[in-house]
Amino acid sequence: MNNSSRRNFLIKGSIAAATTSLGMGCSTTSQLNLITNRKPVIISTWSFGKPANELALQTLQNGGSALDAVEQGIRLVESSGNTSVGLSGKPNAAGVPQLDACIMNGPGHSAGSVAGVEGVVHPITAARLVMEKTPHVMLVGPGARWFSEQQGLEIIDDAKDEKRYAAWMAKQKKDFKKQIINQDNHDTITLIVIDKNGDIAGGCSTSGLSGKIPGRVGDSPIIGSGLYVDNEVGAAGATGLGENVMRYCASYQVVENMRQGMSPTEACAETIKRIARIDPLGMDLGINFIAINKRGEFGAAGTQANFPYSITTEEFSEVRKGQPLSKAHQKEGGNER
Ligand code: SD4
Repeated sequence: MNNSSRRNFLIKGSIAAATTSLGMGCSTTSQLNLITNRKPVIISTWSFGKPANELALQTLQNGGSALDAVEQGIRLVESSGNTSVGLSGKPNAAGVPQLDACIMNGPGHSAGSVAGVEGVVHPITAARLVMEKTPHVMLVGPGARWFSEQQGLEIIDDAKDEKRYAAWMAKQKKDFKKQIINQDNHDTITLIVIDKNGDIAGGCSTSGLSGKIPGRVGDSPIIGSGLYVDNEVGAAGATGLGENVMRYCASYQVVENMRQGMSPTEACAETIKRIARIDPLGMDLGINFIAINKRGEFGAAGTQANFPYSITTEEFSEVRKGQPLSKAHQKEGGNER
C-alpha cells in the first residue's frame, strides 16, 4: 500500500469510527461510500478483479487514460494463471482455450473485440488494437489471431493442454445440448473504469464456457451483451452464462435502465427480473451484472446469491456482494443514493 492509500485507509477508519459513534446504525461500508464517493472508481467482476482494479487505479495515477487502465487491469488477470481467463483458462471440447474479449471507450464511442481466438496471450490488447488500428469492431478465430500476430502480440502456439483435455473428456457428456452448465465451469473478468473527468471505459476477457463446442462465442466479446459503455450515462458488464445474456442485449439494457433514472443496482436487478419474466429458466439464469453511472455510483446484482464484485477508489479497495435475486434476499448493492 503506498503512502497516500495508507492515509486514505486511515481516513476511512476515522470516518467509520465517527459514523459508529454517531449511532448511525447503518452498514458502515455502504454509508462510507456515500461519504467518500468520488472519481476515479473502478468496478470489476469477482474477487479476482480486485488486484486488476488496483493496477487500473495505479495506471490512472501514473497518467494513463481510463482505456489504459482497463487494458492493464485485464492483462493482469489474463496472465495470472486464472482458470477462466487467458490461455490458462478453460479448454473447449477440443482441449484448446478459445478466448473472447472486448473493449469499449466512452469518449468517441469506439469498440473493439476478438472472439474464439487461440494462442493470443492478451486478447484484451488484441481487442484494443482492433478498435484503434482497423476500421472494424470485431475479428474472430484465425483472422483475429492473424491480426494479433501482425501486430506483434505475444502468441503461444502450443495452447492445447493435454492433461486438462483428458480430464475434461473423462467427465464429458457426449450430448452437448445437455452439457452441465454451472457456476464452476466459467467466469469472466469484466472491468469498468470511470476516471476523474467522468470518462468511462470498459473491457471483458474470458475463455468462456468450459468444454464449449469449438467456435462457440459467448456474450463477453459482444458489444451490448457482455459490456456496454455510454459516456453520457454509464456502463455495465456481465459475467455468467453468455447464452442467457446475449439473447437479451443485457448490458445495453442495464445502461438504458440507468438512462431512465434507475440506480446502478436497480438497473442490474431490473434487467435480470425482466429477462426472468420472459425466459423459461426464470431466476435460474446464472447471470450477474456490474454497473456504474456517470456520477461514479456503482452497483451489482446477480441470480447467484452473493455474487462477488470488486470495487476500488482512492479511498478503499474491496470485494462486495451484489444484490442477490435468486434464493437469498438480503438487500445489498452499491453506493448509490
Ligand atoms: C461466457 N459469460 O462465455 C462468459 C463466461 C462467464 O462467468 O462470464 N462466466 O458465457
